[in-house]
Amino acid sequence: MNRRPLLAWTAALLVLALSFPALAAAAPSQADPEPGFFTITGHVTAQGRTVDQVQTVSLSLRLDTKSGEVTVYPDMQTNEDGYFKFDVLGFSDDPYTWRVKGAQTLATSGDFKLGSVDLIQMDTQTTGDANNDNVVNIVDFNIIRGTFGKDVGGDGYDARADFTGDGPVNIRDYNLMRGNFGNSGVDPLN
Ligand SMILES: [Ca+2]
Ligand SMILES: [Ca+2]
Repeated sequence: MNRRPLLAWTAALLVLALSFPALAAAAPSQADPEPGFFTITGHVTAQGRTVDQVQTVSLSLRLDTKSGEVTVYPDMQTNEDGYFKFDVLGFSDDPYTWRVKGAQTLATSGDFKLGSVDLIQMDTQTTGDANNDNVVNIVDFNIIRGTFGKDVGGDGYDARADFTGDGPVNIRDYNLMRGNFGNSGVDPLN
């Protein structure tokens, strides 16, 4: 048997493999995961808004991946039952951290894995943060004091202190702020 042609072919294949290492690397042992859109429903309970004061609130939602990619949804409107939907482009099982903050409420946060949940309960949004700095303190007290007893359209009316969402600023709004006085929300994500 003549071994020369066999040796020549082996040498040629070796040269080919060394010349195109990417070809060998491009043959994965299993298929790479495909990215996709995942639609998730969030749910919050807005404190102080019951029965006639529906749960419709505006929220800022932020998502962080473990690798530091940030997605912000600045103006999510909940429906009257406190539900809202958002889309995430990513890979199944990717871990995320979420954080929500309403203009008058203290922030909450938590974790989830993409594709493993359709509904995320984002907890009760406790209220009283009139100036939207994520703490209920003397600044908020002074805002409600400046507009106490006033109604929509009135001189000096400040809607930031209407924590019940019904228009007038009165004892019900004050009591909500008072009940959370000294509290702060979850820190911004880094
Ligand atoms: Ca505040
Ligand atoms: Ca009110």
